[in-house]
Amino acid sequence: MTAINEVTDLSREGEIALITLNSPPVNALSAKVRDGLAEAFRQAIADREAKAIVLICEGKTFIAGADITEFGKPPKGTSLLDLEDIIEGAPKPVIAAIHGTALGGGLEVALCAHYRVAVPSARCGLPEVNIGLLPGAGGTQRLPRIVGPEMALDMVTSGRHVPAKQSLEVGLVDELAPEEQLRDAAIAFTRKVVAENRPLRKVRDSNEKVEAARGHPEIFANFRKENARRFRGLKAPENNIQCIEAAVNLPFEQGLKEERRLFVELFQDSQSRAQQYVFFAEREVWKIPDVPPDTPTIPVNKVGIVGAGTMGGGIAMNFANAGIPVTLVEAKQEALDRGLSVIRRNYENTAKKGRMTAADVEKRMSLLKGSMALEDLADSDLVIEAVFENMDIKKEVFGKLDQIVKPGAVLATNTSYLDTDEIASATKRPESVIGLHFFSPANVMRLLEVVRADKTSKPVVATSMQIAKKIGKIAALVGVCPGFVGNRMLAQRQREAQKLVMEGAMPWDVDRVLYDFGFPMGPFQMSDLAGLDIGWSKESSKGATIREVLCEMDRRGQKTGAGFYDYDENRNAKPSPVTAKIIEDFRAKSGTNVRQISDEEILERCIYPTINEGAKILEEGKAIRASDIDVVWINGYGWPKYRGGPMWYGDLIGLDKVLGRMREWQAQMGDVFAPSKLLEQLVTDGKAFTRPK
Ligand code: T1G
Repeated sequence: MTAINEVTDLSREGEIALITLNSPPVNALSAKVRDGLAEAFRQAIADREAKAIVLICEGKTFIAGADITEFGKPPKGTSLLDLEDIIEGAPKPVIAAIHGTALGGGLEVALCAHYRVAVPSARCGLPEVNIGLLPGAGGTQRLPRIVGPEMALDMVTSGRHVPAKQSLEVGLVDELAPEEQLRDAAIAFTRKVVAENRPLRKVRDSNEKVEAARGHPEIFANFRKENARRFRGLKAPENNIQCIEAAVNLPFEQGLKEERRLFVELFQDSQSRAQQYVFFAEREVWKIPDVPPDTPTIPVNKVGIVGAGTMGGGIAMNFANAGIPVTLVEAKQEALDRGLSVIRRNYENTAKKGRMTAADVEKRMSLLKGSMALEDLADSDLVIEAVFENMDIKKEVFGKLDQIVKPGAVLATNTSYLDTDEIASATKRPESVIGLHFFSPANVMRLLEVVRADKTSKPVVATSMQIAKKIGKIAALVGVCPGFVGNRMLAQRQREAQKLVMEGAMPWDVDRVLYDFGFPMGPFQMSDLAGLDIGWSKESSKGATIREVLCEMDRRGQKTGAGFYDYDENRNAKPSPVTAKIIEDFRAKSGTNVRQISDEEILERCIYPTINEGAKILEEGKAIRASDIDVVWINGYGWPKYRGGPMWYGDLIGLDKVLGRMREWQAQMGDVFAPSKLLEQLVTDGKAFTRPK
């Protein structure tokens, strides 16, 4: 065994050279990895007794891609393309032995080998699109030569991982190895290649699948049309598509050049920087400075949920999906039955779409038990309260849970803005109380705000973050304040949206500007979708707001066919002259001087106060990092990931510009626009929220 460098070893198994890479955590293609592999291949090629070469990795996975932490730094060491030339040009067979995930540059390297062996649990993919890029080391030219342009289009624009079995079927992999015997199986396969004198097969020379697609531009036109909504606003999917087109229409070397051009275009664009930032932000968010990874946690094997309404039912599904039994408690049988039947209907709808089997539905439902007695939650490890958003009701529930539930259990509230400290004060164990703020629909939305109260213990925090990961959420630890992080910032945008409508914009102007910015929909369409009558009552309604008037006219949103918008039978929204008239009457009554408002002002008035509120949240210590706030907005509020999140976006446009506008509006419209101290300080110091300058 020769240590080529600190991450690469070269050894011999008889007549087979074995190159072993060990660069945790994911064998990413850093400079030292590229240097080590290049040198190891050179030595193995020069070794006349070595008849073939196997490349294998230690640790949890085969090479999982280029080293994203190196992006944006001056390139050093062997280039990836040079390394690939050495491998593909080797005068003896090279076999890649794949476990874990061969992704991005990792799969590109494997496609330069002559053959590939994988274990059944392995997966192959080119997920560069998820960080705003494309496979920039020949992947877009080699992949379609193996799997054909149609599958290549799907893989490079979705970034999905193809399991080993399917990889074998489509030719990405040549043989499956027994799960725990990759090394031996790869060596045995290589010996077979040598014994049978199999050709030095180069993917770049295999043209039949791309030539067959030549002259069929409809493959690409149809793909673009079918995916237009999914790719809206994103640049990377289109560049990926153009690369596959190049693979079909151009000779390999020219296709490589086109890939390079299209890669550089993305690499230099803010969209890829934003998505790389988000990649790391969504990993950083799990790290809590004063709750180290070895903090003891409470095993959660039984969950209780109080309330089987929309939220309680959705929350319950998360745990059933993770195989954790749940007891759902409701006060009335009818409410309990309704809650359980809604859950069943959700699962059956998923089964209808083929995303789960009827057996899965029954298995999930078997994990859900209904009850009308809180006493049935006595031996739950975690109890989540999801009752009506009223402090007295919540305190009453927690007082009872305190009496009933076993010591050491986690008692969580799903409140979306109430004071978790006050709720904890209703128990004798405030150290066990925490907030788990799910977002509706709770079984779909990825975000979970974990609300740390004053007395919440570290094991309870650690347990909550751990169970969040287990049920597939992305959790952000936030502090107690009205609306926590997401809703507190959203309130700024909602207020400005309503004021803009009084000042001269129409709801559909505001929605269009925010939709074009990249949100799935604007605030008024969102209100119509959720229902304008949430928290509204006919008895107490006084026609004092546009929303109240709309509700009084039974225009309660999509569900009544009209709200801010009019809806046709397919629920397509159209600006409503009725709403416009109501707005004009309110403007006249309030004496507001109506003016033409530009799209730019609409966007700035909705976004900048949101950023400023994020700064206040940071200076109050209600979020650990600016990037956590961005994780909240991307995963809970539809902020387009290619714009990084409100705090990253603020840095991109310049905090001095945000501060300047906030000061202007403060002078014109009052202290609701007062800049946060942190924003002022960062501008003074020439610093940023998310990029230490
Ligand atoms: N570069 C650097 N660090 C990486 C990394 C990468 N490519 N992938 C993961 N990490 C770090 C991650 O930050 C975390 O660090 C740790 O590894 C575990 O990751 C030229 C241009 C492989 C499926 O996009 O999808 O190749 O927080 O928590 O859940 O064409 O990581 O522990 O300090 O995600 O088990 C293309 C990205 C790159 C793959 C493992 N490759 N990675 O998931 O662990 S661009 C990717 C993943 C490229 C070429 C192009 C996942 C994973 P820390 P993790 P996991």
